[in-house]
Amino acid sequence: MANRQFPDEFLWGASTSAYQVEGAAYEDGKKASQQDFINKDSYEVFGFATAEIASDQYHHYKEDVAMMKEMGFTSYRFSIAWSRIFPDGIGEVNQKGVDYYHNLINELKAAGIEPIVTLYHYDCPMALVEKYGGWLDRQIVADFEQYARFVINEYKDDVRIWTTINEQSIIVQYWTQKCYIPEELLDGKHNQLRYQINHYMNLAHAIACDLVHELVPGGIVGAPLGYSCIYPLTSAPEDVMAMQNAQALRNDFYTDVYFKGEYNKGAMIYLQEHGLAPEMTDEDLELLKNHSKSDFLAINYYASECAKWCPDDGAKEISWSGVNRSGKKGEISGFETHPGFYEMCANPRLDTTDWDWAIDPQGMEYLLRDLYNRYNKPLIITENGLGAYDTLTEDGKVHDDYRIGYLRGHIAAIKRAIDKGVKVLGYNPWSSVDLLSTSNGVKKRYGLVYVDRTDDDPKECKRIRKDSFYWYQKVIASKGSDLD
Ligand code: BGP
Repeated sequence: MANRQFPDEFLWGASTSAYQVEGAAYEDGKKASQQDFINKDSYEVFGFATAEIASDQYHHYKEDVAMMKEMGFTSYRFSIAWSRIFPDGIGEVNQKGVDYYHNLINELKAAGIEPIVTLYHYDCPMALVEKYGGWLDRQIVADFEQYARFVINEYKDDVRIWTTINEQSIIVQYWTQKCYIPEELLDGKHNQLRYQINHYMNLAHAIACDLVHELVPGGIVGAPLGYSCIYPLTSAPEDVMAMQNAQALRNDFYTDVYFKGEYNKGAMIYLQEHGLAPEMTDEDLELLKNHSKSDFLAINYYASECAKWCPDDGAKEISWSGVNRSGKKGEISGFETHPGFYEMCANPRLDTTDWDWAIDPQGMEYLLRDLYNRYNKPLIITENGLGAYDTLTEDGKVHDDYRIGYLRGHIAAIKRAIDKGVKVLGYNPWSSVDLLSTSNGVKKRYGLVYVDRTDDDPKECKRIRKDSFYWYQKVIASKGSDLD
């Protein structure tokens, strides 16, 4: 019988990203990132909170780390804000920004918590967006390299595990939420740029992998990828084929670059046939082939996906993933569609969150086993969690049994994968404290710790332990054997 406990060295923690948690957007020398602008716009249009204060971790980091210690964390995955280190993207270093991350890392280490650092989480310095369009221009690769070299070198003595660029697959789907894209490129004729941005990110990823191996003794590095397993809607052969096509373009297109150093052929041919393929040089291909050495894959998994066949009969056009802004089930604005290749759809067999994300713990086991079998590289969970409306009761509690149920199911699935031989290094669910959602403000909450604020009013951002906090504490203390 399998041991009920997870391996001793398994890392238990949680995850956040800089612009979603830190706040202090213009403090101590930091200048704007594109997220400060994107979220200012979504405040004006949808009333969602801006990134200006977020969860104010910049001022609460000691309290937040103390709570992580209380839960028994052995890891914390967070990102560094490029424009806190280099306010203009390149050039002068902002020492106060550099000090902030040293202080955070020192606090973590003193609490016995291993930092897992992400170099880039959607927050390109606005100065580079204004200068040349940010990720729309190849110059970003060189500027990212100097930023990454500085950061890796600066923190190399304290940080062993590095992740590169957050969720390239999601950036392709939701390019306007993740990058500041000028209005004139949104006429439907410039969708090739989604894949061009991704290509520049692949180059930046490869360079960052080299830098970690060059600068950090014993350091390991991988990409944190938004990854969902994909099921066919039915067992009809054309739906199963559509599933394979979706797997190629939505998943293998990224992982093949990370581990084989080349683009997935079927996906690339589809993009070429539709004028969507990135422009690449021979040097680019050489860089990807010979330098893109990821040690592991970091998985951000929330929901599985479903695909069905879509005939190429002129009835539908190519489109990318829709979003649910209302937080009412069924109000998602659309599904990615590629006529003659596949169309994504809802899975009638799965319940969803209020934002239409399919809840599927089994999918976690499926994707871990599948990825490990295909690439034979360790995996680490850097995001997983349930976005939900939480209620703060009058006695100051948050009874989030729905979140406990979600996390329990996914942790059990990870254990089943480990028991079948998959190497999983750790579990860092989203998120340690409530924070700003990428598309739904602050009322869609993920944290183990409640942050008392609303979209309109940041109040004091007081921290309150949720029921899931105490439950996760017990899980960690029992090395994953007590999930009740
Ligand atoms: C991932 C991102 C995170 C995070 C999470 C939840 O895609 O890496 O930054 O926010 O999803 O998504 P959302 O905030 O849209 O609910």
